[in-house]
Amino acid sequence: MSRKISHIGIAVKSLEESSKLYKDLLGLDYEGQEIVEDQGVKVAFYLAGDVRIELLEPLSDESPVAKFIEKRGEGIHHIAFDSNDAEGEIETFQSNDIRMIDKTPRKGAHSSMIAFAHPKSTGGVLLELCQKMDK
Ligand code: CMX
Repeated sequence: MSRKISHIGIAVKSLEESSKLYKDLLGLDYEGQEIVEDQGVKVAFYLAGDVRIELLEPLSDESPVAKFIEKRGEGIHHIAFDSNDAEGEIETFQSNDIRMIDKTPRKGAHSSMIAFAHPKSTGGVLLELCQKMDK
C-alpha cells in the first residue's frame, strides 16, 4: 500500500481568526482541537476529503511555531507522513544522512507518536513521521 499523508501543518497566529477561512469560507469539516504541550502548540484539525489540515497556533514565544511565524510569517509549516514504525524509520533515515530532530518518537496530537526530520536535510521541508497509536 502506498504511504499516505497524515496531515499538512499550517502555522497561524490565531486558530479563531483562521477558522473564518477554513471553516466558514472553504467549508472544511472541523474535527476539533487540542493542546500539545510537548510541542508548545494548540492545534485545530479540518478535513478536506481525505486530506487533514492541522492549524498550529503557538502557546508561547518559545514554541517552534512562534519562531517560525516570527521569521517567515504564517504559512505551510510541515508535512506529516503516516508511519507504521516511526522508531525503525528514524534509524533508517539517520543511516541515510537525514538529520532527525527527534531521535526517538514523541507524543503528538491525535494519539500519535511523531518524529521530525530537520528541513536542512530534507530539501527545505520540515517532514514529520506520524504513527497512530490507537489502531
Ligand atoms: N520549514 C522549513 N524550514 C524551516 C522551518 C520549517 N517549518 N522551520 C525552520 N526552518 C528553517 C529556518 O528558516 C532556518 O533556515 P535558514 O538558516 O536558512 O534561515 C533553519 O530551518 C533553522 O531555523 P531556526 O529559525 O534557526 O530555528 P531552529 O533551528 O531553532 O528550529 C526546527 C528549526 C525545524 C529544528 C524547529 O522548528 C523544530 O524542532 N521543529 C519541529 C517541532 C515543531 O515544529 N513542532 C510543532 C508542530 C507540532 C505538531 O505537529 O504536533
